[in-house]
Amino acid sequence: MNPLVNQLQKMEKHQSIFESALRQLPLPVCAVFGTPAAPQAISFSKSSRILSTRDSAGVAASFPNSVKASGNVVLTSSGTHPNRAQGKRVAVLFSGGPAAGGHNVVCGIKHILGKGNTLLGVKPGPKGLLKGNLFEITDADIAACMNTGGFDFLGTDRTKIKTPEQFQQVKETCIKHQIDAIVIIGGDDSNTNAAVLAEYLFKGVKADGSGVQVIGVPKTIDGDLQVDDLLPISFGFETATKIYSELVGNILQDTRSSLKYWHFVKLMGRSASHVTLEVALQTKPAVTLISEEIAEKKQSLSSIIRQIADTVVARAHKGMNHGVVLVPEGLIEFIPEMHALISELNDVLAQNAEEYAALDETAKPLFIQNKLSTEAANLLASLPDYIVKMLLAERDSHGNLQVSLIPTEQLLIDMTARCVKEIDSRISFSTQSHFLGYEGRCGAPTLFDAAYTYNLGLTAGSLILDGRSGYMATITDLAGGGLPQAIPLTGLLNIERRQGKDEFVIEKALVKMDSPSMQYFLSRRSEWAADDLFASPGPRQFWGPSIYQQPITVALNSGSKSLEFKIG
Ligand code: FBP
Repeated sequence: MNPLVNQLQKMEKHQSIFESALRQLPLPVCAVFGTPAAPQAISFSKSSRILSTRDSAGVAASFPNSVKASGNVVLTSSGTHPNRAQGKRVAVLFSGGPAAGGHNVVCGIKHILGKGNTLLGVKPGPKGLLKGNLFEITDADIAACMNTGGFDFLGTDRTKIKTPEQFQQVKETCIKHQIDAIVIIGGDDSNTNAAVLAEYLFKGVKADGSGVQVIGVPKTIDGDLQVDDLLPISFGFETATKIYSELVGNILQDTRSSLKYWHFVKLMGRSASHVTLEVALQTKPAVTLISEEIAEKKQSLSSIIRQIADTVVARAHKGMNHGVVLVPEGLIEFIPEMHALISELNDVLAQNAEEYAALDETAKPLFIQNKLSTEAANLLASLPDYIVKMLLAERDSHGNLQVSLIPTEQLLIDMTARCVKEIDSRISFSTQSHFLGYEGRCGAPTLFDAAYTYNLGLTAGSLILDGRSGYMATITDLAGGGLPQAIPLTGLLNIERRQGKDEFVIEKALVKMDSPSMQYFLSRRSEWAADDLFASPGPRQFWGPSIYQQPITVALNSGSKSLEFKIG
């Protein structure tokens, strides 16, 4: 065989030159775990920090076992474990959208459990737990998935465990596979799932009356699972935003080269605008919309359009018929009139689910319109069909509107074009639209995400060996060496309306207007609008001088003096 053909075939199944080298990339560990070559399990003790939310009393009543055990007190690592457990059977699963670094969480858990315990993979996600689809993870599996992107080792799904039958199914899986602990790697909704399961499985699962431990690990590219300095960022955010920033940097370079297009780039991030803010800070485009600012200023859709059009016109008058507009994926839900419409739609769709599902597609908009208030019905009728269709589409199993399917960027382009024409009909406004979402979720993790997730895995595994349940693993002080800690999940729960019902959920952390990162953005954006001051951060690097970077928003918000992160 031609040696080149031979080499190419050997590179199939994740054996590219890049992937093979990346598996060998050494990862630092927090000092408390000892050496990277042989990390040691750690024990935890209560810190002085107690969490409380608006609905703490209701949470204590609904989650009595978890609250009684944790007192909602944050745990902090207290050195190498003197007497780590043996013989545990631990199940691990991914939940929700993929995010770079998930495989390293699994690797960290496996390494800390060591030979004396068993790690089982659940395929795919919570659905796999219901079906009892588990297999034993081997050392060879771990070596193969170390530092690789995606969740393909186990797969993932968005099943919400909520009915009594589903809880019973989980219990049966635990009994059948003799599971002692479950690790759920997921975002806000998945960690809510973890809190609910921890309470349900707290006791009475095994023959001796004991329970099954449940630990959460904070994942989501959206960056909306944050708990001030206790959880500066969820994993996957850094890799996704670096990938988007490279692409936006390239587009900006094209705008100034071809001198004729406005590019509208919608960026993933279901609700909060953390991703968009980070990409703006990395690349400095002419216009960046931040949903939280729009909600706070109660900006209407027409005033947002006017704001974009004014920048287009001002730049055109200076001879710049080009630019980039960054649009957060979740924008539509933050525009006050759209927010009111979507809330009404959520309730109406939930209340009339059966009748609605039986209708012909063409009859659906009118059926819903007739059930809305006059204001909401008029607004729905004024929107283009491509938006109405997606507003009426099925919610995900957690009741979320599927914003990634709504072409907001196209709506903004169509409306801005009309507005620019009204202001100055001589201006040429040629556009391109993009949606950067799925291409950022599964790239190989940056060193920040690879190290962060491996240490989260070591922490989650240690919590299990320390007998804890109902906590989310976290690493604090990411620029000062890294400190493993554990956040009581019940300390994060609040009541929210979902699919027409009040439920306990972990709230999404939104961009705060007074945060240092937002303030820095506000101080620079008019300069970026007036001239081409963009920068291209380039592709993410895995070797060399620029690898020790943390996200700009995280560095600013945590008061770092530089962009550098330091674990170990
Ligand atoms: P998670 O919150 O589960 O991490 O998912 C985030 C996300 O990537 C959002 O940014 C996006 O809106 C959504 O997933 C898309 O979901 P799906 O993969 O189901 O299309």
